[in-house]
Amino acid sequence: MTQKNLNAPYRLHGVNISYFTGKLEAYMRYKDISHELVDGYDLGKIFFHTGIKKMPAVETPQGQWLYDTTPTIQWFETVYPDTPITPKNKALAFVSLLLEDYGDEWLWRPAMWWRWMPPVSRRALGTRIMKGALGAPALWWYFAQRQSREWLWGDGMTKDNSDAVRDMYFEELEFLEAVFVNQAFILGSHPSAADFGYFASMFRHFGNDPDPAEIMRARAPHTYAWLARLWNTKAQALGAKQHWVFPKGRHWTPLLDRIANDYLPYLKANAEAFRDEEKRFDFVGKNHSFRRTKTTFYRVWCLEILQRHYRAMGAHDKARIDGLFAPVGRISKILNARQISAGMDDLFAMPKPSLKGTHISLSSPRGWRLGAQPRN
Ligand SMILES: N[C@@H](CCC(=O)N[C@@H](CS)C(=O)NCC(=O)O)C(=O)O
Repeated sequence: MTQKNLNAPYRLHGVNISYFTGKLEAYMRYKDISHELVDGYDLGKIFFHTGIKKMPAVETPQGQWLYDTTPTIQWFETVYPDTPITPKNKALAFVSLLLEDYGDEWLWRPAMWWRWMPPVSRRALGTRIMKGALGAPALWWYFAQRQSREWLWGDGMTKDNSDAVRDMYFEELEFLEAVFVNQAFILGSHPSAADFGYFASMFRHFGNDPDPAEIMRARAPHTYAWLARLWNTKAQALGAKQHWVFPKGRHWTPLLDRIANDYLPYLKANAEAFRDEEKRFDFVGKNHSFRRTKTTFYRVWCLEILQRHYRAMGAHDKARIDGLFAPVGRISKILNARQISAGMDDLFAMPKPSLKGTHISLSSPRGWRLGAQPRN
């Protein structure tokens, strides 16, 4: 019988151009958690073990599995609790969680725009991915088409709002530049969950893909420096004394406005569409609107988690959060609204034993290796 080496590093299954793989890698590097990147486009392998066709996934030395970066990082925080990435103060903890979620989900669409719309980036990344996935770089155009159909033209983007999706990138650069003039990380002296949420799009897409990377270097050098800083900072070197700063200053206003009047209303409309079994819905926000955008199960769960955290705060912390958003709107209305359950708590309770393919139905053995699960 072979004995597993329990001190072996974690195996991080993902690829080095992936949004969410970059987020998790940055976190594991920061916490100095021993790991090796198993670089590969094999979503079939991840699916075989976890039932989820998304990267990244983590395999523990004990042979258990974790997927989805948010609960994965939260589990690591319980195993490696020193220098936490969630501030102890509950109001600040809520801000960090909200920004992580916003970074993860809201910035996906402009990240897709900047990777798949400009001809040079489209060709470069399509070539890289098709070479890695199928050894067929010449088929770059096929994947580029699939991505722009799945995430842009087929998901709420039209000729009328394509420029607005493009400009979502500039909106974030403006915010981040102003933050990093004054401090090293989004909420102060140390990286918080907010930094890792933003890192997903900023590092592996905007800071990497030819067109947006050049823009970042030219227009947002503080943000460019923050990418390298986060990639190269160890929690231990920063030290245990964390100085968190509650959001303050005019540069926060446009971001708070987008969260209060676009992102949270979008999550609410998505949850209602899920409840009503609508596959698509028209979203009209204050700054951004998406026609016939797809209903996403996962984001029903995102709203549920945010609502739970908001409700669990004491009156004083809630008042601080409401006060922060007061100049732009009342987020309490959405966060206190009747919850619509995605029924996903068990799915995201981690770690889990490998499924060893037992969930793969014999009637549909084909197709489970290739092609992703765009909506989970
Ligand atoms: N919520 C998940 C999202 C993971 C995800 O969407 N991963 C992307 C790569 S960055 C993926 O595997 N996409 C496959 C596809 O849909 O084509 C997380 O935080 O890990």
